[in-house]
Amino acid sequence: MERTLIIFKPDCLNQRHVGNVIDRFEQAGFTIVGCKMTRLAPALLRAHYAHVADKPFYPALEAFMASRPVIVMALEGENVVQRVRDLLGPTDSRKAAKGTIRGDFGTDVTINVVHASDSDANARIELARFFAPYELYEVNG
Ligand code: 3AN
Repeated sequence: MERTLIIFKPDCLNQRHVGNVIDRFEQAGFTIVGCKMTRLAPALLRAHYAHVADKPFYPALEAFMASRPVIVMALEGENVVQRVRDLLGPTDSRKAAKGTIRGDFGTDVTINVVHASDSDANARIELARFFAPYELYEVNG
């Protein structure tokens, strides 16, 4: 069993697609083991996006991600990291196939509905960044 960190980005909440996206995750058989609403502070975003923090697009990305409270979620399932990335489609929503979450609900490379961890190692780091241990549950069934 594996876990991954999901962020429902501001566009997902603004356009009221949260239910649609959760439905995709539930239909795939994943289990929600943590969930909360939170406003993402600049320091947290800088840590989360450290790999792109020196890119010219970073200030716009940080402003977008801090523009409203978001929902962060921990999902559990077999091979959940890769399978969620497959459900999302590529980072650029304009290149994402219809039937994927970004292809159906996304706008572009920044406004792309959902963040999901890209490896098991990063999922562990990101889950620890966004959730205290007591906010993550052992769920049976
Ligand atoms: P992903 O979140 O799909 O793993 P990364 O890690 O390559 O994508 O990029 C982190 C975030 O930076 C993306 N989710 C996207 O919001 C933003 N981003 C990446 N590349 C660009 C770009 N060329 N222009 C604007 N924003 C970008």
